[in-house]
Amino acid sequence: MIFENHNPLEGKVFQILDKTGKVVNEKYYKDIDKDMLLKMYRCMVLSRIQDEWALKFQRQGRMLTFAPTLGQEGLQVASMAACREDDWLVPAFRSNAAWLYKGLPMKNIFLYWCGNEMGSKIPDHINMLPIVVPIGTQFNHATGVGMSFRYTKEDKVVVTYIGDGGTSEGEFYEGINFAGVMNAPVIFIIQNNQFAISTSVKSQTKAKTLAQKGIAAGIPSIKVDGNDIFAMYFATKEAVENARSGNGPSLIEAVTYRQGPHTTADDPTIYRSEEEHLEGMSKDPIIRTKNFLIEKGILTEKDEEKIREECKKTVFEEFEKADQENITPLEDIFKYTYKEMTENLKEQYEEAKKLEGGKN
Ligand SMILES: Cc1ncc(C[n+]2csc(CCOP(=O)(O)OP(=O)(O)O)c2C)c(N)n1
Repeated sequence: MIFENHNPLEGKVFQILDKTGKVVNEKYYKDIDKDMLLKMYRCMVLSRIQDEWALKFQRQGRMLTFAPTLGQEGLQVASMAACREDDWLVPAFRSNAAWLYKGLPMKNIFLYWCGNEMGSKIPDHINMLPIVVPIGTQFNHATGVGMSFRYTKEDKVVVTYIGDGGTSEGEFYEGINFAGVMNAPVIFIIQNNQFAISTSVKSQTKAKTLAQKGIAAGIPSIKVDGNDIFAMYFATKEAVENARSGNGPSLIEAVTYRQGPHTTADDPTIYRSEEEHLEGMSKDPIIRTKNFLIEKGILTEKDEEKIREECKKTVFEEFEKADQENITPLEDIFKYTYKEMTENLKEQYEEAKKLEGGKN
């Protein structure tokens, strides 16, 4: 019903909590389990603190790069919370809060951004594909995983994310089109954070909404306030239930704001105005959720302080672990391309050994 009542072609945007944390849509408002709310909140804070420190670690030369999720935590935790643990996540590279909610050890995330391949090794009990950097490929991967569940008759669903820029890629259209035709149980989520590096969403497309691209593929599509964990939770839940009962894919455009740089190499002050930035910051999902939780007596300022301290401790511990495990034997870089190293690779390996001063 949520999808049916919020046709993006009629300019509708689904929202339950406004930017101050007040309930503005009683019709769809239902109590979510308090523990789940607190789990979502804690995970948002954890991801936020990890983001803030990752930038500092990178500046200290201890990480290669990082793509902050700053500002986009709400849509990620709420969509993960709407799924079952055995459902699958096919992430985009900017999915930190979703990885954490899904249970990926933070150490792995740090290893990944340190350029260590072990960061891409997903623990067996977590149903998630590794992080991808080529924009859009994850949409076809997600459709493929979804199709496999139709063959095996498993009732699992797949959630995948893409950025607003990614919706201009061929892979985006191929993925949603094929999922529609094959009735694959996939929830496609567009993280519309307004920017693809420095390219604003307005200069990305002539379409009025990104959600309408899903309508063109014939799949239920909706535009949601992506910084509102309630709206994201209930919209995703409806999409998940629809997919699980055999009705195929859905698409959610989650409107959010990338508060930080694109990656550690970017300076957003060059391409966005102070005014635009302040407007985006005023919709912060963490502040909004905090206001709601405090208002309802689910959280106190003291609990919040404790959560922050615990999260900071976790970030430091996990980074320390990653730092200690971040050792890549030189041989590993050459060893796994072919079953046996080719002559060419052997030569390159010998050359690299000399450059490394025989350290490895
Ligand atoms: C196929 C491909 N083309 C170009 C790039 C370089 N690139 C990395 S991120 C990015 C912008 C992505 O923007 P968007 O899809 O909006 O995601 P966001 O960064 O906003 O999360 C580009 C062009 C890439 N990784 N893959």
